[in-house]
Amino acid sequence: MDIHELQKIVHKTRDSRRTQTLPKYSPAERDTLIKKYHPDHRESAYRPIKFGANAGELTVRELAALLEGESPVPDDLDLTPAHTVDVLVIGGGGAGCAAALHAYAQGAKVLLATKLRLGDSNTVMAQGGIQVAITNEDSPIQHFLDTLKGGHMKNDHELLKVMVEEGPSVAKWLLDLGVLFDRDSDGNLHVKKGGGSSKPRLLTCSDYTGLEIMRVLKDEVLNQKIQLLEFSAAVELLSDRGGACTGAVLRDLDNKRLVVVAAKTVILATGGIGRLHIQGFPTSNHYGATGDGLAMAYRMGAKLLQVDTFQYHPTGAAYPEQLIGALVTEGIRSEGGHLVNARGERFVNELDTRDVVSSSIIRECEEGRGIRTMTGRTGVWLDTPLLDVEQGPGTVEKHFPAMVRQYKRYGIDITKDPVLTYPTLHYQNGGVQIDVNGKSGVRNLFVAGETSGGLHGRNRLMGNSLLDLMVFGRRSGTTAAAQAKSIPQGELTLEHVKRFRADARAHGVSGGITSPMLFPAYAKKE
Ligand code: MEZ
Repeated sequence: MDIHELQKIVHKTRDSRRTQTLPKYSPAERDTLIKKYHPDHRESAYRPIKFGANAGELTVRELAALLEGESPVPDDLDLTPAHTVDVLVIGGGGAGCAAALHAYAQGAKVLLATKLRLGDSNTVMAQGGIQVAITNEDSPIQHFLDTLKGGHMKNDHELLKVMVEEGPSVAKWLLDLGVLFDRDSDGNLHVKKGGGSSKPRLLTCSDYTGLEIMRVLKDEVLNQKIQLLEFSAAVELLSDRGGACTGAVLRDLDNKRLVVVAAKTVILATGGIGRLHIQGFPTSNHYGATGDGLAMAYRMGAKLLQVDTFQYHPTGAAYPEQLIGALVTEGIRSEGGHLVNARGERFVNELDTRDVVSSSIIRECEEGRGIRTMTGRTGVWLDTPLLDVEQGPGTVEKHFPAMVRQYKRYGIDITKDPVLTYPTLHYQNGGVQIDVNGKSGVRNLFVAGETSGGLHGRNRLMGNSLLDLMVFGRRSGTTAAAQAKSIPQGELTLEHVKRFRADARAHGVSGGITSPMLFPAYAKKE
């Protein structure tokens, strides 16, 4: 049936849905739902990692292959450095920019290398806001408890405490730099409520919060004497003979040459792994999200945490084909948008945690209550016009201008018609183990943002990622700069790569992929 015909049920059932009772799950029922439908629990998608710091642990096959992958750098590479700095930051998204700015503010000589252009990252694609406990009704403790509950109590308490406590000062820093957060008519900062949160605490810039934050951070980086190398992808770290990190090898994507950077400390902020399309999922992630930092840190011997858990954002676009996997912000559900199945029914509290909402959508689709597109995809409706019906005409356009524009390109008016959605691979819950200052287990190697793990437990709450980037970007930048002051530049070797290769051979691993992959498998290579 034509998609417009299928949409009619959403308009027809709008009134009756207002009084519909939603399922209320006990903790045990939530657990059962997640185990049955959440992609994290599909056993066949997982296998043990064969060697290295996480040997024997289960992860998805795509990540296992990446971690066990072959370094693209030959053992005999000439390691004469083209650049020598105090702090090398790898990654030009929110965490990388925050780290570079704070390291620079400490007086360090900083080089920021990024695979694409400065700002090309998941940060610019973050739509719905940054969580900060700033209202009188709220507190960092409440923020801590919500996040812990959302993360199934598996969050690192120390990291989490630091993040929630430093939220307000991060918000102030961003405001001082010029980020234009939304305000009420009286000029006070406006806060919204996200899924799994007991209080409204999201600071927003319409539905382009990450883009606005990056606009300001990018300007700030460009305005400082921070050396910037764009289209320079890190492909290997360097180590001294004692295993401490001493720099990195970059590939200049323009001329394919390898460029050696000597650094007293290195901060990895390369983001997540959406573009590995684990389990065949589409992704909301940007083109460069191929887990480069995880692969490089793993070869150095860094321990990874929670490598078996990923976030599938409930509402990725499921129609039209050109938008498959693109994010449809949780902000729409925060403002009351209903999720609706083919029968015109709501089937979940739309503001439950993402793992519960995604599992419920997958259940509806697997049990025949999804909507099937002409290309054979299934999804459920997100009733976007409801916001105009409930809050007055123009609400969707005013609060979600980026989303309206995104769909308009394909002839879809989301102020008039609902959008079809299905979970999309959004975030890696785990990552490199760090301490509260972003220090990994490898000396002089720091990690910030999505590349790090432990903070979010087994399910991240909306808006906690932007806060994570800013808090741990700041902490890693400040600490890496301070540490660089007190140590000499270490020797540049590839000893750890040689060890890793020997380990791979000893475990019978050969002929795998080259990692980092830098771009998704379907990318045009030349
Ligand atoms: O933190 C996120 O993942 C986020 C804000 C996403 C969204 O739905 O807008």
